[in-house]
Amino acid sequence: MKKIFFATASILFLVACSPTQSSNTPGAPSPVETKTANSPQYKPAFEGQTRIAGIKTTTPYTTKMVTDALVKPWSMAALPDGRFLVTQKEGTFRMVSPNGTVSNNITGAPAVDADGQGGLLGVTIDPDFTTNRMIYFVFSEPVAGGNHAAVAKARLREDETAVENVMVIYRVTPTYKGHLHNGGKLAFTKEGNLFFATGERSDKETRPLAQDNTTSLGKILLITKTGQAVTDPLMLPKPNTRPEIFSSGHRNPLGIAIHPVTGELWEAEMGPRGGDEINIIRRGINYGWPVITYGIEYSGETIGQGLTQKAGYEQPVYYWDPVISPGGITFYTGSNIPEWNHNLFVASLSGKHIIRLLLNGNKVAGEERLLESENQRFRDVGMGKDGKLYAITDAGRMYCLGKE
Ligand SMILES: [Ca+2]
Repeated sequence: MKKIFFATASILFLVACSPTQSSNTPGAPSPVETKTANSPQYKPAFEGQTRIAGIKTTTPYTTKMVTDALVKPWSMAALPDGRFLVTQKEGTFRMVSPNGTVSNNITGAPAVDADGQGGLLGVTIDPDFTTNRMIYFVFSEPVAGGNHAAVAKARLREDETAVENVMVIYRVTPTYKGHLHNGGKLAFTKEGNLFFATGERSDKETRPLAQDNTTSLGKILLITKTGQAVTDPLMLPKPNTRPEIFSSGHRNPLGIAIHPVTGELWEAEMGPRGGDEINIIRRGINYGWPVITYGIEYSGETIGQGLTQKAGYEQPVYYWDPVISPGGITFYTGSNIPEWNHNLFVASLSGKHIIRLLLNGNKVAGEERLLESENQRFRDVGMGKDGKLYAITDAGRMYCLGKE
């Protein structure tokens, strides 16, 4: 392991109030974001929805680079023994130990279409992994007419050189010839079902399908371990709605995590230019894309009617403008740095840092940027069994943040 730097507790955080930047409570510290918004004409729906007060970790901790030997890592799952199973976009897995030991490529995944944003994507392990060695993962399945995101389950062989007994349990519909916005993350509920976040494939012709519940594009889905819809017996089936749809109106969700106290699903999704979002995901709710958004087209044009709010469409808990491009998210649940307890961490791709969000109930109360000096596109972030925080980057690195 290579030690990168050491933050000392003696660096106390105290920021002078800046009237030009403090868009929140008067006297509160300035937001960490100081750049001009992509869409300054849009105003938040409530105080604290964007550019919240900046905060700073006061606990001393070290940052270590665990490895730089990964090749386009995409997501990571902590194993009960403390190691991480990591997907590599081109179609293989690796096993990484916190001491820096990295396995050879683990084969056996189905063929993937790894062009653009496709490939071998999210991975999670079975709640009974210790006894059944089952893993669940998302991949871009190449088929006639293009590709689609699919969920498969497989068994990790004892010798850890391959996965076996691969079975595809869910395929996103429709298939599309494109290479953007697959979403692709999985998270187990405490009941043992799977949330699956899907993207809307980006293009003008597929984008409206985030609002079309006969398709599974741009949705959060809830399925069993065999891919069946998990419905609420107390809710009547909605017409023209696939039963596995839990929520709709998503653009490209790359981060989902279950809140350790409330049990609710939190989500981060890539917005257009100026509209990256954090949402709390609830059954039957429409999260707005592309009807409402705080972003604009990359061309500078407004999206749709240029609305940020509309009845029937849920507001994000928090948004970033300019964009930071959120990847994976995780709630901190370790004892290593008690100051971080139940904070939400967000991997930032274009922002090239890890975001720490201090929460107050269901609101964001503070924001910090970590590891900015590393200049890495952070793809995913997760908890280690040792109570430390881990993150992977597009350049093939894994970092560990924690106290010795
Ligand atoms: Ca939204």
